[in-house]
Amino acid sequence: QKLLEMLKVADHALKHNLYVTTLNEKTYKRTVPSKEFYVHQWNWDSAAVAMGLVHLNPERAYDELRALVSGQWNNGLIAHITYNPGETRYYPQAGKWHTEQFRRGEIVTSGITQPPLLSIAVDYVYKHSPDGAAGDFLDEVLPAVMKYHDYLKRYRDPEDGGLLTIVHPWESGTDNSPRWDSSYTHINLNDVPQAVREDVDANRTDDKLGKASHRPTQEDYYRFMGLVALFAKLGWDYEKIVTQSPFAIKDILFSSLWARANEALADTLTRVGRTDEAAKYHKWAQQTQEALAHTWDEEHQQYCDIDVAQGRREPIIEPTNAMFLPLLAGAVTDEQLPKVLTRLSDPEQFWPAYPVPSIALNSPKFELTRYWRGPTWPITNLLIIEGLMRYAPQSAQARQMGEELVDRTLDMIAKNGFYEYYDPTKGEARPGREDNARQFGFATFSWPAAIFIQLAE
Ligand code: 9YW
Repeated sequence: QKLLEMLKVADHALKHNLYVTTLNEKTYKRTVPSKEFYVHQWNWDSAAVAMGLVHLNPERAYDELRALVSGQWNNGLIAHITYNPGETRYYPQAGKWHTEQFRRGEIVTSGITQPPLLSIAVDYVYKHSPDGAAGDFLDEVLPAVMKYHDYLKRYRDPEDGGLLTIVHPWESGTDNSPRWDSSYTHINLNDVPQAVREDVDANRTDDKLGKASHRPTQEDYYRFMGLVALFAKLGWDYEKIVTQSPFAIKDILFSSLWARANEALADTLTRVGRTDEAAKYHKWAQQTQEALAHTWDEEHQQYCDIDVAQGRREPIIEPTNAMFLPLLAGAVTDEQLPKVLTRLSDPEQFWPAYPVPSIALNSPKFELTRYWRGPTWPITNLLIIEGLMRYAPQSAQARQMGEELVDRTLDMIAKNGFYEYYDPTKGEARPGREDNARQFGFATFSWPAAIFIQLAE
């Protein structure tokens, strides 16, 4: 009963966040993460939304992914934000990126990307569509997806080692994760142009995005926007950006999705009889699986991001939930698996009442309510669930934990509603006080709604 009721509310939330715009007589239908906070289309949110929507109304899932690829650049980039024209509430606004002349068409986007959930979503949506319904949709989006993979391989793995480089914390999807703290010591705030800092100050003083104490700090924003200014100065030339950016990380979360995305793309191609073309993506997936396994640090019992900015090669040791994403990639070796599961199942670290916190509970950096420095996020739960289930055939523990994580995630969302992130100890989005109603994001947030639908299936 409760489940059915929640599914109705989820449908309602996703309709509430639907944003229909028309540009030069073309109509775009985008589900924004939250009509109250984030009024544009975010890349990996939309991919998650499409996977939920296909169970309600496949046409809406197709619209979502079509709109997402509509802003693809000439070089293949599919941006992290595709802007809704005329909407200025979110900072940075479209014009702050200075991307106009590098785009292919009239759609305005940011200049960076996000974890590549897109191809996984395309494959999922195709697989869950009614017979014959998804043919046109696939013809439309598949070329864009293949071009996006070529972009990622060419510009983000120029050394052909299998791990991809992100050049901005926003590209990680985990904006203020402690994973970036050590890299930040190399970014001198004095190098951030004065004009950029003034702009941030002017735009972020009355924190429009919820409680300031829960969000990335003002200094984080100086760095975020300082990097944007630098990339614009480099003419959005990714050969230069990847070598010159003071922030350049081989990200294990991003790379894990990349491995899985290549498998998904190969599966889609195979499904439609294009097996020859699938081989390349199988190869890329395998290369990344091997590279991920090599980031394992035996002393700290975790996979590590690697800071590769400006000639550095420093493994990043932080106990965040990104270390469980190689499960999704199928990169975990027989020897590593029990160690990974031991770490994940520890109630003092990653398995409290409502797993999986974005950083281990016993880390000195853990903050119950600060965004990616503590709270549990439905998106990372979804990916870790998929990862655990991938190992279910060979590990009863992985299966049992995967099933339990589905139950707890559904319970957490059902108890509270569709929020951006949750308290890992009590599972609450609202710790009970009136002024806290907004503090864990907004109750009709899109991706928890979509993820709820997908997990309830
Ligand atoms: C921001 C939309 C996005 C997510 C990111 C999350 C947050 C936006 O919200 O970033 O302005 O900081 O970190 O993963 O895509 O839901």
